[in-house]
Amino acid sequence: MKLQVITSNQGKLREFQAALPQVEIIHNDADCDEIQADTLEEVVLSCIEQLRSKGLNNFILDDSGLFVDGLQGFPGVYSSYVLRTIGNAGLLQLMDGRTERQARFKSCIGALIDSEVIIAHGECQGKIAFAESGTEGFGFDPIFIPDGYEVSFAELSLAEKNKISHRGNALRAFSAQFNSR
Ligand code: ITT
Repeated sequence: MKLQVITSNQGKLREFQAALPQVEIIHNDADCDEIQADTLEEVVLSCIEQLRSKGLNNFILDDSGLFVDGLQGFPGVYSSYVLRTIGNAGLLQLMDGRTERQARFKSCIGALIDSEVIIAHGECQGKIAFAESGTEGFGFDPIFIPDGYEVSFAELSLAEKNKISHRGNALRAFSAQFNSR
């Protein structure tokens, strides 16, 4: 089976390739307008329908975000904008003086397979570090310490991150649905 991964993010693409060894991954940087919505799933469903109406089929995409408890879930669905603007340094500044540092990454995977929609969710609990560390991964990885670890996502190998990450969990949930069709 060939599956097009729709993303502009090379880091995500690498994680998809590692987590779905049974399918032939083709990168497609087709664009969809990311609507401003309250949930990742609404964004994913809107993208799927936009791409379906352009004639695409047999593709998979992911919308993710970092939700910080002490910031009422911010940046959440605004994660991409926050990373582009204030970045990790800015987010650490927002957390300055806060001892409550619990946060979670969430991923919503959406796919259109033989014209049928599959949706799968994954989460990873952790906390916001006090400083950036590590050079692996991408995005918020240098400031996120998953529960049970002393190091950030950016200090884990791609395989170690995939074992516990929001995207790894969402892709395992996706694979279960995909294989039971
Ligand atoms: P797409 O083209 O796939 O949409 P994107 O980078 O815009 O790529 P998202 O909107 O899903 O992806 O992600 C929102 C932001 O959260 C974005 O800036 C990512 O870099 C960041 N992010 C998503 N997953 C992450 C992960 O596993 N580790 C660190 N940061 C992540």
